[in-house]
Amino acid sequence: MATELIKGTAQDEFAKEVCTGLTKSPQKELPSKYLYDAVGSALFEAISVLPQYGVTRAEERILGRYATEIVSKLPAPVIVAELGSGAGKKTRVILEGLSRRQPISYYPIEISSAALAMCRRELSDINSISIVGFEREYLDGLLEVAARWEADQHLMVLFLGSTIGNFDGSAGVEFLSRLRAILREGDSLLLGTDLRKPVATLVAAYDDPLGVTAAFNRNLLVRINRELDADFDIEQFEHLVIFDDTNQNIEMHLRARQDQTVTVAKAGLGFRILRGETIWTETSHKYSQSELNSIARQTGFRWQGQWIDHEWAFADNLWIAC
Ligand code: AVI
Repeated sequence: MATELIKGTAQDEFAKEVCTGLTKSPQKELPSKYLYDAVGSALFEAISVLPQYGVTRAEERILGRYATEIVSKLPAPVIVAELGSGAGKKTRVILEGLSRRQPISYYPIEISSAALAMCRRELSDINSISIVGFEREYLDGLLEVAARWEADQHLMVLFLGSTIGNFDGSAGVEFLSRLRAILREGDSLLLGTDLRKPVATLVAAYDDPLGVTAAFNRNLLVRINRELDADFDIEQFEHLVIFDDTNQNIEMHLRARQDQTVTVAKAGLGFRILRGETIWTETSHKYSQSELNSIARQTGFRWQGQWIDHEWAFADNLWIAC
């Protein structure tokens, strides 16, 4: 086993995006990717075992049951890049399946160094695996993987957990098109997608009674206070979940409990937020089957297989670049 980490720094970018998001009108927003500092990543791990949040368990069931079948559909030799690997728990079964056929090169790509470190710890015992982690934005990391891959190797990209649903509106389609442009014909994408389900189920999943998701959401302000020298009064913001029926999105917001002024020193920003006003922190889209077919077509992929969990409507989709 060999592991290596390619690091990146992103503090200036963070300050810039916070400034842009918090000065947006009429809706203030913050990019959801910043939810995942060390505390946020640990809280997300806790969310994934909550009884109300079925996404992670559903995908674990799918991969546990069908990893061998999924792997059998891939050409050899194959190298694996994973976007947003998290702690890499779900990936283990796929990598183990592949490592039975060949020594395996695995490239996790994460902007969270904490998650990357967890992933490397979790997977480094797999037989003849080489892990090179990239602390990068997804597509920047993928370009670096592409620069290392050899003519006879196929690339399999894992984008699990329905993280694609966290891209707003058409941004998900645009992202997949850009991803496709990095791939070569015949390369594959295993895409995890949470499917439509009753609103009450979704609201309970994103507003759990223990308040873990609320802590995950509010931690974003704690992070901005610490890293960008801001003075958010955390107690003055409450977790709010909204279901947007038209777009089939569950949204997380932070709602101000009173009028207040906030300063974010390292972003050179001071702003007012009024009682009841919200900062939109995350969108989580829920997919229909016809929508998935259409996205595959629009973004340059053809359908190769799909595995569904019926306990919690969730699909892992294997698409081939064409
Ligand atoms: C990572 N992502 C797919 C999660 C989701 O379900 O959209 C993030 C999350 N937010 C609140 N709970 C979980």
